[in-house]
Amino acid sequence: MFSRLFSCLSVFLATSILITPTTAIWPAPQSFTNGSSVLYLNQNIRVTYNGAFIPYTYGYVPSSFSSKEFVQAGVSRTLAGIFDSKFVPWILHKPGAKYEPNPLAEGLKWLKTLQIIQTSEDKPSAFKPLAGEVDESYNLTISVEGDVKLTAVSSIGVLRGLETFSQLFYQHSAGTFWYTPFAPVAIEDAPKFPHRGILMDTSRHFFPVEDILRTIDAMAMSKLNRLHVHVTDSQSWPLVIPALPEVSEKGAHHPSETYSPADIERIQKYGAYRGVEVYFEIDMPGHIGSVALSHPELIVAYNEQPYHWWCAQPPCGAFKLNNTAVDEFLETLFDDLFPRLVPYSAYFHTGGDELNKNDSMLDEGIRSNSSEVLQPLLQKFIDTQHSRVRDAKLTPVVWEEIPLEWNVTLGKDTVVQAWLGGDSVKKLTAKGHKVIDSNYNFWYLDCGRGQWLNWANGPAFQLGFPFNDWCGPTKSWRLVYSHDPTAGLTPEEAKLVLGGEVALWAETIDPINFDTIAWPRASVAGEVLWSGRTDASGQNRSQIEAAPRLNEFRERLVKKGVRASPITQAFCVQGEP
Ligand code: CP6
Repeated sequence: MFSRLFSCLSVFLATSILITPTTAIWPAPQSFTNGSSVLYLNQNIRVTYNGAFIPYTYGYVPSSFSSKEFVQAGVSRTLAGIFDSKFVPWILHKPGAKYEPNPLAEGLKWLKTLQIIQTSEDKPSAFKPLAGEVDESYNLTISVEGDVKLTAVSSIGVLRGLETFSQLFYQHSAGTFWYTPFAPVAIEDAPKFPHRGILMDTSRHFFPVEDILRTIDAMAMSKLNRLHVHVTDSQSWPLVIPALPEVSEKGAHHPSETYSPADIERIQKYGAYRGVEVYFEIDMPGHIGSVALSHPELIVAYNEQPYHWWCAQPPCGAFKLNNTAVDEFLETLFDDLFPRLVPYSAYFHTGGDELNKNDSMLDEGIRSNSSEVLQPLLQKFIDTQHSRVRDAKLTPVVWEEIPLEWNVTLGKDTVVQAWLGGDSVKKLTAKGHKVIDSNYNFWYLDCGRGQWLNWANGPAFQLGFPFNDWCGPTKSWRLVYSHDPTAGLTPEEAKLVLGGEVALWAETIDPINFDTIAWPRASVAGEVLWSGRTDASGQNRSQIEAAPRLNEFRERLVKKGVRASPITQAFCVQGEP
């Protein structure tokens, strides 16, 4: 007994020593109290929204972008999600667990009403907000009499509260009984950071639409609200542009591995209905080599060797800077793409990472690798592209190298994504930039740490690095949890940090292993971004407390059909036999 307690300490505490289970909401709400009365839930619960009856309809899809439609679909998904009896043998069903209520002994008390009150009308931009424009807060109470009250300022806040509500419920091992053992409940909740995201890379490997939709489901469960699709890179161009059909025809890995305009709209709508904004990145002027397959005249250094001379990863390829044909190409591309993105996205990411100065040696219009020559050309390139982004009513996002390495001046609206760690968030916020943090030492989920150590002498490099086998086993959830994007910043600097994104660069990820690599570690960053790294008393949130909660949340992901990895061995989470 002692040794099991010792070796499994964190998970063991919650399941075996306490007779009632601890609540396991992920991410943790900002404030939370609960009791230990049992309430059962069935489909007779009466749901109202601002006083009007809301029917619960299995599989309901909103017929328009209205608050009522959003909430009705949210209620329907939430109840369907609770009542889903999919049997996954190793999770959630632990017959005879000590804490499971006995309805024969204790009687059945039912939840009667779910009263949803939205205190403000949604703004027109409610379903594609800039970070901070939508209030995601909510209050949730459950009385021992069985009345639920969910109050929120916005319909997205309602969705966040419904997700929390669903995480209070368990299916009884007897079968079709669902209960919460926690009444009365009182929760007040709001996110610490407005931008809580995941980067998906659809260039190194293609992900069918269904995989992206399932990712959005898992994001909504984790209260993550931004899906950043790094849709193109030098390795492939899966994005169909009807005005430039040749680009994906030649640039996709395979003709079937493309996203049509209808696919893109389906993904964006699916996200919007769940409070997840989908936004796209076309990385340029580096990381754009796949355009050479259809427009070789626009690109330098595509598949030029030795690769490391030209870029960070084969097959390289960058836009020519200061080139009218490149400009015309981008005008056609953006005129086609932006109007389709705008109904659902507030942001558009123009990339800008890892641009190698040597590329312009191969540009007959430049023939130089001097920063003094290249900087003004890059400034002009960014100015031109960003004014197109703004004209389309989108807000530009760039990688940190653009302001920090190249000293490009950016518009005040522009958001900068940091990834190189060290003091780059500090430098960016000190310059007054709004920042999304994706520190690769903590939040690149595809890679372990120290991936660059000794890299230049390693086997991948000597083989001309066609493989990224320098990128080792992945980071633990504990390491992901340890990162605070605002650590070391002044309060004024910290205010400029909109939040963060975990990245799933896809060199060694495809639909076969995406879920196990992303989940539940992306949810762990989700808790840092929603609840904050520190609790109300200013202490770092305890990993001992978090572990059993994360384990249970992971079980909910699995039940949803997300193949999330286990965080520890089953022996540690099953409690006493
Ligand atoms: N692709 C692009 C990548 C990376 C970046 N941009 C990357 C760099 C270093 C590591 C992992 C990924 N694969 N377009 C950097 C933003 Cl360790």
